[in-house]
Amino acid sequence: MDMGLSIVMNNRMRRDSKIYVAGHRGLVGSALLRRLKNAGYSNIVTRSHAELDLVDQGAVKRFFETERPEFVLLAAARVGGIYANDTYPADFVRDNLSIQTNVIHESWRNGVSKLLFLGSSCIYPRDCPQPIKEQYLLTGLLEPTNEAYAIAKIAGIKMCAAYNRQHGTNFISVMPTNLYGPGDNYNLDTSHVVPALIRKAHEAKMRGDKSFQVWGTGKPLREFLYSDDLADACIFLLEEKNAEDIGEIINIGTGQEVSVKQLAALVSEVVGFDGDQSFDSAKPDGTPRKLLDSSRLTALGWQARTSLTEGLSMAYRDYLSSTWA
Ligand code: GFB
Repeated sequence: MDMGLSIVMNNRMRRDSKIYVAGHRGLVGSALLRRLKNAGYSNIVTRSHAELDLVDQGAVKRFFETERPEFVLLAAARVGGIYANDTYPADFVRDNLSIQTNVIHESWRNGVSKLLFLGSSCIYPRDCPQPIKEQYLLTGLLEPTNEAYAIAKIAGIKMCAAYNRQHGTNFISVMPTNLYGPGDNYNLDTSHVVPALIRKAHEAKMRGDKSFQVWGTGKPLREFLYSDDLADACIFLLEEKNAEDIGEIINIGTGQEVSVKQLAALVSEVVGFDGDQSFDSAKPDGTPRKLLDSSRLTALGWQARTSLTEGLSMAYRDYLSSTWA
């Protein structure tokens, strides 16, 4: 068989390909797992944090040498909302650099056919033009509240690109916008805004409060993507595209943005809380706006399906059935 053809064929996922989902208990990893199982992939490898600490270089090396996955979905990361990012920058930069360095390096050493690395829209400069195109990466200063996390993610993107260039690997990096969905983190100190507002609105409703508190001025604009839509985009790219089709990074968003104030009103409606919101301007706003330009992904043939109202209703149902409620 012609070598070029065999490389192309090796890069295609079969239903029995061995696929390692790193971070399968998180918001993104669990959505990826659901999507893979629904599509009939039958040879999926996972490890809980207790079984495999991805920060531990030796443990990751042993895991890859034993399991030899063919495809790797790198959704493991230390993540959190604005407060966690701002309060624990050392943890965010150290853990993420370690996890991604270990997994990317061992993926190359063990001949992984394709790896998907999850970035974030906070990698872009704080004040870049909107909507944000992929080429704006590294054209300006970052948002200070999440600089440590963003620096780690930028290093991961550049590491995938460097391994592709030097070693001929097929590592792709995707940049999702702000995410929410089933299995989210509802801890108010570490969560993102959607799960926080769902919990606050629900608890205010249950207590019969007049209002609940929203951090910041309510003015920042955000774009929210349902985690199952993100997983669908990731599997589409893994199945259909290679690093050479995608370039260094590709944005994944909906193209729709709302203010935090509008979001709080929408969450209240979904939860059935008919009181008000108060705004705590002592808390940070973070980036004023981060709307991704996802036209490159749209041109490749993918679009988000879940509206914000539908997604919030599904997320609220998930919250009600969780141990957090
Ligand atoms: O979701 P969030 O924490 O992430 O906050 P970022 C978004 C906006 O919602 C900010 C406001 O303007 C917050 O001030 N907000 C209002 C709240 N009420 C709340 C609340 O109760 N909890 C939270 N968490 N926010 C993170 C980055 O930034 O986004 C990460 O720090 C990552 O690095 C992630 O990129 C996607 O969009 O501000």
